[in-house]
Amino acid sequence: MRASARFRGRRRQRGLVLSGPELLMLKTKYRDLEQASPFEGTDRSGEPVKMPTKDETAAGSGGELHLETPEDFAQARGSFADYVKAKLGFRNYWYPALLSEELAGGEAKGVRLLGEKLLLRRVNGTVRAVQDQCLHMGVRFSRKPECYTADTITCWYHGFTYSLLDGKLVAILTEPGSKLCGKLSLKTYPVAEAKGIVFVFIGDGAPGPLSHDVPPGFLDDGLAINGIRDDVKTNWRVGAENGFDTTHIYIHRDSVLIPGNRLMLPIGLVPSNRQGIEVRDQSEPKGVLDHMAQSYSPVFEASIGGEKVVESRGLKGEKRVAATVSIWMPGSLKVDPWPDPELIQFEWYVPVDVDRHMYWRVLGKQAKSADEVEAFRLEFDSLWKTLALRGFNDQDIWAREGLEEFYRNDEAWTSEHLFKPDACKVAWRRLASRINRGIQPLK
Ligand code: BPY
Ligand code: FE2
Repeated sequence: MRASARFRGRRRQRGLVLSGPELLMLKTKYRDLEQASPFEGTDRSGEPVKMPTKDETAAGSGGELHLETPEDFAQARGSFADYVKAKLGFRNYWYPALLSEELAGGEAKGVRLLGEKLLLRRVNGTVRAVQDQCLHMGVRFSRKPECYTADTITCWYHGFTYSLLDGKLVAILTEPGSKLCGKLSLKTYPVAEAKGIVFVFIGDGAPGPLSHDVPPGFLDDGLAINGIRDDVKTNWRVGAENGFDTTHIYIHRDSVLIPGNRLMLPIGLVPSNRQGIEVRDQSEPKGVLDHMAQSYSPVFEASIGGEKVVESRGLKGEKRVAATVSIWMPGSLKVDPWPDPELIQFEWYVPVDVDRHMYWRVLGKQAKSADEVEAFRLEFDSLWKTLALRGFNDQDIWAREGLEEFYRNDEAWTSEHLFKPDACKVAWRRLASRINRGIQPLK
């Protein structure tokens, strides 16, 4: 079956419909916005952007690597062995766990991260996290959380009661005065809250700053954030690689977002010089940047035997987006700007278990006042959530589900056949293998 037919089917299934007011809002908002040639002109910071020449296109790619022939890729394979082992992700990093609004009341919620079971609850305004497993017989508190006081969790089975502040067993409701009290402790996890997201540190010892483990700019003053999270049934690496994959935009060619927001989006991008991929490994956060606007040649149409079969729907003269796509340890993406020149998209692919990840889709926009923050929230709820996050990125979920069967096996990394635009993925795998703070062990 043709991919486009599948996408149409999926959209119908998810009920994606742009209503009149939403379309009207789009039209009025961007009526006056015109840009010259997409891949030429200036970017947001005023830097000139040039189309690569034919000569540059022929030059090759890969940052410090030369990746073009099957032999090049076979050689690169040896440099990302740790990444192949990191089925459950990397340890000693901060990960997003829940939206702050999900812990607004007094509820205690169970979350699974990197194969670990956590229980989160807000205590006097501060979110606390402990192991979600009673030390008595191992059941999960979150199966039926019982919180009789502000800072305790009681097991539904025999009433073992623990402090949410330090994890200590403080009482056993069914054996008053038990000698076990004060002698057993649940594991506790460091928690940080920023931009409406609750982050948890999965690791050993004291955590570093949150700013080291999120994409650059995410914590910027004045950047308002709105987002959603969804459970996806694939390994986290399949999510990360699909997002960072330069040429996967082929799957988005029929997305409602392209005509809906008048975006310029080619069907492919071929590296045109070796400066396109920038590896940041000297400071935190560590990651790889793909300078799409500067160092890639866009492909707008494709032919088979001289007959045109596919054409980009977003053509020249429309809004230029995705100038830079970057991926950051321990597994987040930044697309700047996206899905509009005023917005930045951030994503996280958080390992839940070996075959599941939590997919975070988050948009950031500068907002100078409470009114602007509220206006962005309305714009997010009425427009971007449907048109961009679902209308574009649900296609990514569908693609990942298609990748999972193959990449479930460790042999996948030795039997895949990469091509030139995959150099960005190899750079990411190499960096993650070389500089990670630890691999989460498999149980
Ligand atoms: C945008 C992109 C993406 C993602 C989220 C948003 C994207 C990447 C390259 C070119 C165009 C869009 O996961 O991959
Ligand atoms: Fe995508």
